[in-house]
Amino acid sequence: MEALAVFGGGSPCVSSSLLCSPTKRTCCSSCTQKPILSTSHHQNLSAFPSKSHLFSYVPSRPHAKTLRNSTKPLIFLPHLIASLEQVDETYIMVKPDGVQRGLVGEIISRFEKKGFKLTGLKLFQCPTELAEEHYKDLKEKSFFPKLIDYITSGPVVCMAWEGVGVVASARKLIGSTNPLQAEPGTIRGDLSVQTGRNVVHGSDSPENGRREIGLWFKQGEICQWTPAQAPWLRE
Ligand code: IDP
Ligand code: MG
Repeated sequence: MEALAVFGGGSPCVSSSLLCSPTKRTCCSSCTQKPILSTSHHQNLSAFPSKSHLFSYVPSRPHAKTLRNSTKPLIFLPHLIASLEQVDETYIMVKPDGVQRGLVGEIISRFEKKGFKLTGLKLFQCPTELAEEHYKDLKEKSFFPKLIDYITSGPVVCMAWEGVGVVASARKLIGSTNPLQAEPGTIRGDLSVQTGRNVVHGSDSPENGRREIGLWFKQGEICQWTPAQAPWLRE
């Protein structure tokens, strides 16, 4: 079959994006490749019928004689092109003020509604060492001690989200660091008033997305799954 040949011949490792996660930690134990088309054996394919509309031809016009007898599966090229796009991961965190103010559901729902895929989620009391490691680039800033106190002052909600362009898009959904400069419609623009209490964190690059997810989540806490709505989000 043409489509399977593209995936290397075995059972394709299919997430919503048809890709493995970029790290070992986020995929199966036997799957170590980078997030380009790869093979795996454990993915649940139930959301994709065996005669997937992505890769097989199902006659929608049975009267079309020229096509009716065709049994050869065809690749629908746009799907294949979409599947080659880079899937990124980002670390999003509801900070202690967001948790205390009852904004967890609101913040999660912004990313859910957008259409990104949640792969990790937990309520967590952050130890000082982890906060310092997470914000190590800001160590020299005068506000660093207060920032560490803030992040460790109560539980945070840790999230891993996945999708094409998720890092930059999440930053847009979050808004500027200073909530007074954040656009209305963004999380910080709508829900906060001060930089020192800006309710949410989002990774600033795909590299940091991977780094931060690795920092905040243990092996086994990231879940790969195929959202049923995937075909309704991406053509
Ligand atoms: P970001 O969260 O928008 O990426 P960064 O510059 O990376 O912004 O700063 C990390 C966090 O440090 C901010 O979200 C905010 O909580 C805190 N922070 C940044 N600048 C200040 C400041 O001038 N005063 C107090 N806290 C600050
Ligand atoms: Mg930052």
